[in-house]
Amino acid sequence: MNNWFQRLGLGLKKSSAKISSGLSEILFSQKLSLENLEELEDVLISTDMGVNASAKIIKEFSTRRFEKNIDEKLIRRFLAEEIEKILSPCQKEIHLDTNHPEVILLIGVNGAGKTTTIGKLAAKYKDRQISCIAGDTFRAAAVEQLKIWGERSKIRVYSGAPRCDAASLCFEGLTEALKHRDDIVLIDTAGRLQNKTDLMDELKKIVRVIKKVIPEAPQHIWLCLDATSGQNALDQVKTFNTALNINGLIINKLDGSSKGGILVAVAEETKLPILYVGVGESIEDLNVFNAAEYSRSLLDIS
Ligand SMILES: Nc1nc2c(ncn2[C@@H]2O[C@H](COP(=O)(O)OP(=O)(O)OP(=O)(O)O)[C@@H](O)[C@H]2O)c(=O)[nH]1
Ligand SMILES: [Mg+2]
Repeated sequence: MNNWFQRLGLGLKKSSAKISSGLSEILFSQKLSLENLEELEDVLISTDMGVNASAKIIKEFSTRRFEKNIDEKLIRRFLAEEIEKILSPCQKEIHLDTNHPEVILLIGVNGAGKTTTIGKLAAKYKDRQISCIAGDTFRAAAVEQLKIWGERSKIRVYSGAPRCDAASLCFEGLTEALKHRDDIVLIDTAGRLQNKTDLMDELKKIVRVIKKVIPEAPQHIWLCLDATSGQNALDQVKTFNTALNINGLIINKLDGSSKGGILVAVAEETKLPILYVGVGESIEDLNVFNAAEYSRSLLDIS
């Protein structure tokens, strides 16, 4: 399957099915009216869109002139348009050709898909000269995991001894990247819970040390989120952003549950750029975020 739109649609199948079946259930017993829009709001909330965004969508939806016998297809189209309005401000083009090198630091809680994302991104950027730094020094397996991705895309992976200091490793890896005149450097980090102050301080130290090698780096601090983590994802965004000024979000595991509405909640509550979305474990399962494409897939509109 080569077509990304198809892949996204398939990835979001559980979420779109939840909305479709919820909608059918409402329409089975009654016609849609201003009185039962609350039930529609509940359907949106059930996909993790959050209370605020769901209320906003329904409010806008209610101002549309619709006939009493409005069919399901048109309702889905109207909803997709309202969702797109919330998502659009978070769509942003990614430019990685200004600095040499562009340094991208991937952060997030355990299992949010950081290492996998680096592998997928490495494959995307393979026409540039790139390298990776295996900054997750906590687990030997993490270094191996990154090396396997590196071999697949034939890129250098800079790693150190198990349990070595992550910040020092970044210093060395970046010095090496400068020697090789790399265009892009992707840095993996160990997963950490946002409420662990010492681990957040360690991330700040990594950033400080990176700046000793390249003062303007890291130009990109991207937070990976696991879509299945529900409303806790919002807390993750807020806490990581306060500590590190993140400038991009990557939302993974959208295929894992019916919680694809989380992007809408994140967009409404944080307004941060959503750069990529992930819908599976293979290299082709990550692509740039597009608001129109995403809203249509979520409402199963081909
Ligand atoms: N279904 C699905 N699985 C994914 C996706 N992204 C990553 N995974 C899987 O989720 C698991 C965790 O991914 P990792 O990339 O190791 O996550 P991480 O953030 O590096 O985790 P830590 O290093 O432990 O903090 C792996 O088994 C991945 O294959 C996705 O979009 N969809
Ligand atoms: Mg990892």
